[in-house]
Parts: sequence; C-alpha cells; structure tokens
Amino acid sequence: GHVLALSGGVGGAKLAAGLAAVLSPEDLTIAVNTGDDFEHLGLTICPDIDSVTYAMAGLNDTERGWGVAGETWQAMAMLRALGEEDWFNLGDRDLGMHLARSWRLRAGETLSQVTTRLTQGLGIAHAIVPMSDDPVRTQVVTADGILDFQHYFVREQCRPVARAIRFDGVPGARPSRPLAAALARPDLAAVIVCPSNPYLSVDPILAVDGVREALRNRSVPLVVVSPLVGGKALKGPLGKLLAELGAEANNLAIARHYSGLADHLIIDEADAGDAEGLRALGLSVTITGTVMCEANDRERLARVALAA
Ligand code: FO1
Ligand code: CA
Repeated sequence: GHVLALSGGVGGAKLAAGLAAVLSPEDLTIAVNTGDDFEHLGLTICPDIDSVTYAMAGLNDTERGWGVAGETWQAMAMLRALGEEDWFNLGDRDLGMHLARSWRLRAGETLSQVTTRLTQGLGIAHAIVPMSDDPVRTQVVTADGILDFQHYFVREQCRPVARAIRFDGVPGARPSRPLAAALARPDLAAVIVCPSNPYLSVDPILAVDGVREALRNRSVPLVVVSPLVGGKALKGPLGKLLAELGAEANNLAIARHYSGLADHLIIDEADAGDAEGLRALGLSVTITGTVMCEANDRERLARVALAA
C-alpha cells in the first residue's frame, strides 16, 4: 500500500530520506510544511521543502542542519557590501534553488509543480509535495507585535516573548493536489508523522482545509515518531518559544496534542519511562533509538515506523 509521511525540516527530513530509501516512489508521498516559507529579497524561500529535498538528494549540510553542504557565500558578501539585508544566510548553491523556484512560480506554475520539477531535476524520484499551493505563513504573536516565523526565529533570534503561534492563510488554504490525492487513495496503508516539531511543523499541515478531518476519519494507522530525545527538542532554540506558550516538552504532551489522530507513538530509549503513561492513554508504543546520525539510522528508523 501507499504511505503518506508528514514532515517539517531537519528531523523530519532525515526520516523522510530513510522512508525513501526503503519504499519505492509509487509507495510514498512526503507532504511538507510550508508555514516556514517566506518572501525575501524578491525570492520565495521554502526551508522545509528544501531541507527534505537536500536530504533526499544527499546534498544537505548535516553540521548546520539547513542548506547545502560545501556551500560558499559570495552572493551574501555582495549583498552585505551593497548594504542590503543580510540576516538570512542564503548560500550560493541554495540561491540557485530559490532563483529557479521563484521564477517558475512567477511564470505561473503552482508550488506543487515547481517542487516536482526541482526535485526531479536533482534526481529525486519520490514525491515531495507542499502541504498546500496556497500561502500559509506561520507567525509568532509577541509582546512587540506579530512576526513572520523567519523574522522571529532568525532575524530576532527568538528574543521577543511569544504569546501565541498563528497560521496566516488558514482556513482558506486548500491541500495541494498531490496531498489531497494521497489522502484519498484507496490503497493508503499508513500515515507517518515524521519527528518534526508538533506545534511549528506539523500543526500547519493539520490546519490546511480538510486535512485534520481527513486524518481523523482515516481507516489506516497513524504513527507519530516523537521529535523528543530525553524530553528535549533535538535541535534549535525553540525550547524558549514553546515554554512561553506553555507547551510541555514530553511525550505525554505530544500524545495529548495528537489525541484523536495518533494510534502509535515511537519514542526514544532515553524516554522509555514515558511508555506506561502513553499506553494508559490508549496508544501503542515502540521504544527505539530515534537519533539519526547516518543513512543507516534513517533507514532503520524508517523500517521501525513501517513495522508499527
Ligand atoms: N536558519 C538560521 O538560523 N539562520 C539562517 O541564516 C538560515 C538561513 C536559511 C536559508 C535557507 C534555508 O532553507 C534555511 C535557512 N535557515 C536558517 C533555517 C530555517 O530558518 C529553519 O530551518 C526553519 O525554518 C526552522 O525549522
Ligand atoms: Ca521548519
């Protein structure tokens, strides 16, 4: 049967790459968060689509966690010399991606069509699809006003105190055609939620018109791979944001967050103590190593998720 994976960047991208390594292209659709997208210097930047794309093409920078490995920064140096905005680091190779995407969008292609074009251009046979072709923008409501996610996260370095997260554009954003098609497939066998941040990376996907309902009414298992290891987010200074919003960083909170959706939670060995409480909530649980350092780890975790 067909597997639908929901993914954000970084952690999600690693499992998505693992799933692609063990499933044929006909058997997998990877639907990606576009809430982190933004317009910058006249370009449309889609960080999570690019994280998944670069991970699947083997081009991702594993140190930094975003962008292309072996990147150079000549264009940034010129922007800086020109006195233009330089707070968002666009590598030279990465810029090529944004140029290609932006002009194809301007020429009238949908984000789904552009993403298919660009991923195929990099030799990726599996379907990486945006959650929606309509713009959805994650925003952080702060004491100093509403900030687009990248402005909050990168430009302001998460400094303003957060009051709420909102997704501008929903309701009203329709699922992309390939996401809607995957949700409606009669041979859909499972939905896997990759180890991405539930509040920032998965919630925007669930907020797209009809997606949460479709997943709630599905008849196939929904497996969540927890993004936590030892009760901590694996990457990023997002702990501060989530604490300010009162979101707890533990697997029980994650299970409650996905209640009515998740059947099975995969948690890290470091959090084995959570299993009992999760089972009491009616979930089945797999305990395994969830840290993905190498291709082997990604594929192994992908197999564990499929077995679940
Ligand atoms: N993150 C940063 O912390 N600083 C950057 O300058 C930066 C640039 C950047 C460029 C392209 C891209 O695809 C991602 C980039 N990111 C950067 C990461 C991005 O902000 C995050 O990956 C997510 O949106 C949060 O998960
Ligand atoms: Ca992200």
